[in-house]
Amino acid sequence: AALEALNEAVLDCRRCPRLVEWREQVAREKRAAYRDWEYWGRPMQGFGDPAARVLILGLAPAAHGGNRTGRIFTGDRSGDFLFASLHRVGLANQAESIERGDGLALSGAYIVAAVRCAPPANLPTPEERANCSEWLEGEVALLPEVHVVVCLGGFAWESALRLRSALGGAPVPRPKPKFGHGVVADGDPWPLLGCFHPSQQNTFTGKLTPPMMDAVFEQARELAW
Ligand code: DU
Ligand code: SF4
Repeated sequence: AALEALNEAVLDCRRCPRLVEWREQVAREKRAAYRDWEYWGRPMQGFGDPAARVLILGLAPAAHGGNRTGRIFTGDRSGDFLFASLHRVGLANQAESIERGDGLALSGAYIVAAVRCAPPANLPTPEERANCSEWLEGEVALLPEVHVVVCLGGFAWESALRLRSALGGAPVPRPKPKFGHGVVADGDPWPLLGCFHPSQQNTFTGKLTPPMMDAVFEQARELAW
């Protein structure tokens, strides 16, 4: 119930003027292929199993993906790649994530974004990350079974280091653990596990392949159970 309340409250957040303007502008103007859609145009809520042992941390919603459909990683190619992998490794009940209400459910996993509003060029500022970290800390504090945080890309990794410091009480280690695919950064209250972000930039070029992403989630399962 506390998780639902937090995810209800986040919908009213307007703390980052630049992102509020962008998320709403995109929602008004739309992309031609989606002109019949009523875009979400609001902050993204966390999605998944409240008893999750694997937390998946993304960057921010895509302008015509989550910002259109209202569900994280839903309705874009990154999400297609991510959920296909989660389904193969047994963390999702179906391989596709089309829109809210499509029956998708996660089991043992929960997904949240470091920044909850769609940013121009998929690039939030450090200030916007700091603003949104309060939502992130509040939400993860309500997920008591988390045992590992899979960070999709370097931005999420940086957010997770700060998140862990905020929740675990220890300062961010110096030198900072370096992000990499399959890299584990141990620490309390849970280890971080790096995974290249499933953006087209990585998946179209072969920098991230389906077996590579599956391997990270298998590794996450081993760390989490
Ligand atoms: O109303 P709902 O968001 O579909 O959630 C119903 C119920 O299912 C709630 O207890 C969370 C859980 N759940 C889940 O385990 N995995 C999901 O991906 C979505 C919801
Ligand atoms: Fe609020 Fe986060 Fe959106 Fe900023 S990015 S307006 S803090 S929900």
